Amino acid sequence: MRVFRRVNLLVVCMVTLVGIVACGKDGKPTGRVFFSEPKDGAKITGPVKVVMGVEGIEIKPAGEVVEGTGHHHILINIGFMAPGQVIPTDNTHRHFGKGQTEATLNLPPGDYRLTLQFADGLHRSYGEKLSATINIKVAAR
Ligand SMILES: [Cu+2]
Repeated sequence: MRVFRRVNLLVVCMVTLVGIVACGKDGKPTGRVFFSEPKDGAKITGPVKVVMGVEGIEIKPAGEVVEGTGHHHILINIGFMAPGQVIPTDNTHRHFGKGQTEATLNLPPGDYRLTLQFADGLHRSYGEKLSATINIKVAAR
């Protein structure tokens, strides 16, 4: 009987702990991220200059996981990533792990859906809540 109670208590503690780690204090990440540049629907000739903004959350270089902080990523034609998913590094998943807030993207002419995705120090996505998506057109010179 006693053993069962102990096991139950342990399970309850573990579930609570996992809940706190995964969700933060109120269960959701706070703040927002946005593109200052370019504007949604913009038509651009040449390299695409991107300016990435945050509000209510802090930018911190990758490496260490600190609550309420993270760094920007731009996902090209992918959309946001589910919370906790590790963002891969390739041509369509760009990391700004030094804490950059500006970037230049060399994109061939075409239509693009750019998603700004905030993620923690280990590149784990904060999900849709801390993402922003715009559509742009890169025109031929
Ligand atoms: Cu990253």
